Amino acid sequence: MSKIRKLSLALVALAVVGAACGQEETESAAQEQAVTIEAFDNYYEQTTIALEPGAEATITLQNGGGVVHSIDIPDLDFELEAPSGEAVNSTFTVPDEPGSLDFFCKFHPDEMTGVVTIGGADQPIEEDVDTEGDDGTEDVEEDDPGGTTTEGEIEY
Ligand SMILES: [Cu+2]
Repeated sequence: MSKIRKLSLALVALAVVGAACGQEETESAAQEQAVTIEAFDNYYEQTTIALEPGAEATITLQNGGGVVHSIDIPDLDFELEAPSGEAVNSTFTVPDEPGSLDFFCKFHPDEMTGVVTIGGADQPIEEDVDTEGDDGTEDVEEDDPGGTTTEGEIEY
């Protein structure tokens, strides 16, 4: 009697495991990630994209600037291009290997750069390299085509 009982319990357990496995198949095992980068003229508001290895990552480029900007990650064959005032996104699978890669705006590759980290969540990247941001580039407003603003001395 006890043997039969054990057997039936085992069968029930098998059935439960089978059902659970079937359910999991519908959900992808890959982790989903969403990252938004804001771009202005001409800088990124966020200069680090931290990704998890193997994740399904959606990167959104939100362009708050007046001209077109992009996010290019050549090592991942990734490119996003957002016209002024628009947001575009793209989803891709992050490589399994940890590492760090460069990203940049193809229209302003000297000014707009950042770093993609894969699996680097345990090593936060310090962003104290901000000394270059104070060289006055942000203080200059839009160009004045009429040339009426002659108060300040503008050296080129
Ligand atoms: Cu740009």
